Amino acid sequence: MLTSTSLKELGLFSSSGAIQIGQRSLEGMGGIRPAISPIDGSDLATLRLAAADQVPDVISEAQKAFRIWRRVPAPKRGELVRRIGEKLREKKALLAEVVSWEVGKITQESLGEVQEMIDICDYAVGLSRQLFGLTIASERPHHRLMEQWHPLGPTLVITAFNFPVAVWAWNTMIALVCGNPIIWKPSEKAPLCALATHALVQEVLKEFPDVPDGLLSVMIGDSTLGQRLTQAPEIPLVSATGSVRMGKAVAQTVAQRLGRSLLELGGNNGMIVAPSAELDLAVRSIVFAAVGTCGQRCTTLRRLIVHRSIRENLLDRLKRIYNRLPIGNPRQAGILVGPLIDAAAFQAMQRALERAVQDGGIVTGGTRLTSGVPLGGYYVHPALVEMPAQTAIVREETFAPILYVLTYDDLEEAIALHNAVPQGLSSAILTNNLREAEYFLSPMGSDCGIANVNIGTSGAEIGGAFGGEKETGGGRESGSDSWKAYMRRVTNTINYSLELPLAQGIRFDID
Ligand code: UN1
Repeated sequence: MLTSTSLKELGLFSSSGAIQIGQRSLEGMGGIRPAISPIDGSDLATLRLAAADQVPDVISEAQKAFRIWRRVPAPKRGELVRRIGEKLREKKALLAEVVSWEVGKITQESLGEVQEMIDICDYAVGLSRQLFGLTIASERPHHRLMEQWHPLGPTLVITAFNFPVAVWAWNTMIALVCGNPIIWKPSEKAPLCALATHALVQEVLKEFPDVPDGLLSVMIGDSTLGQRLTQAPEIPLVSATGSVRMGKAVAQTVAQRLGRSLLELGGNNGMIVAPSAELDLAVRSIVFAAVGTCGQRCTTLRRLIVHRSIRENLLDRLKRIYNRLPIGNPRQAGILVGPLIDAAAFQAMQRALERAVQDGGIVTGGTRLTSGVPLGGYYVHPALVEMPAQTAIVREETFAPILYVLTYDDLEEAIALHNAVPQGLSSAILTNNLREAEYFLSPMGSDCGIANVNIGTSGAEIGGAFGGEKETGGGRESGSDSWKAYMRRVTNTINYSLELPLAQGIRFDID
């Protein structure tokens, strides 16, 4: 199935089936689909996808695994995660290569993505000893009121192409210590990242013969497979990362059966650059956030709201840097901008730029590179677009390196503009003015799930809760108390008296 010799050499692909259940590999029974590298359009592999009819077997293995895994004390579950973290450290460079080949990230960013997996492993190991609930003062004498957190059950993790391994790890490492088996439905555009990750994790699982196969499984398939999985009442939690369209479909299907969904969807992230901002710092943070990952992060900076007094200066500096950005083969040292994921992404970018021009936007860049880059890939000059107003196209998320520039005169106006989009993931203000910074972080400021001061919108650490409001879906993954989404809370009242006092002082005498 693997056609690429470079990937074969990595030795990360032990088996080829589109369905992996622990150490077992099963052939898919769905359609055939090539895995294509965005670097040069080459075929990396051909896969026979999993069919929706194959879902029940995978779910029943996950259920079996759940019955065993939930009995294992959480710190022991943490030991498995600790070993996975060690394996990832050992294989960091290899897995990063698969990420670069399959989704076109520059090596630095691919390494960073695997590091994010390692970080969440470390975090989850510590968490495995901290899954605690409260003890609450009871109103009744000789009663104790407390809560416990118990494992929830098989968890479906749907991931997007742009963070093909880290987002799975955020969910999986936390879910594992919480006591849940995981079924992974990766993006159709990044199946090999999932297979390589699974193979690597299974090397660790060989050391844990008592852990059932169904603890970790992968199903590679299209949206009908995803739909079938999300419908399953045996899966109490669906954690999905991707487009708003996909998220709405998942939310509706899961809500229909009153299941839980955890959504991390689109962002349309803005940054306010105030007159007092350090311009050197502004330029560096803007460029990393706007062109990093070729504009294909959900945290990518898409809207720059600049104070009129510094606009010309900042724009000049940005244009100079945009002009000499090293764009090309992401595996080559020194390159900062790799390819878009595919032709459809390129076309969406071009359509967005045309609409921006119709709205009076002035575009710098945005065109496809035709020389000095591998043939067959979609390499673009990141675009800066000076907009007269925040028109409809600016309020949409286009998954490409387009940075719209808007101008403001006073902070209230800037914040109103900032919040006037349907998405609410990440945001930033660049200022040396304490009052402005605090105001931006206050209830009257940014309405996003992430709000930063003097750094860009992307590149969050795993220790914080990650996610956003409005169309971003409201879910929180990764750090802080996000683990609570993966567990069920049970409230216990224990009476250690021989009386039966009723709450609220109710009298109910039967003799
Ligand atoms: C995503 O694009 O879905 O904050 C996740 C960041 C990364 C994660 C992005 N740590 O940019």
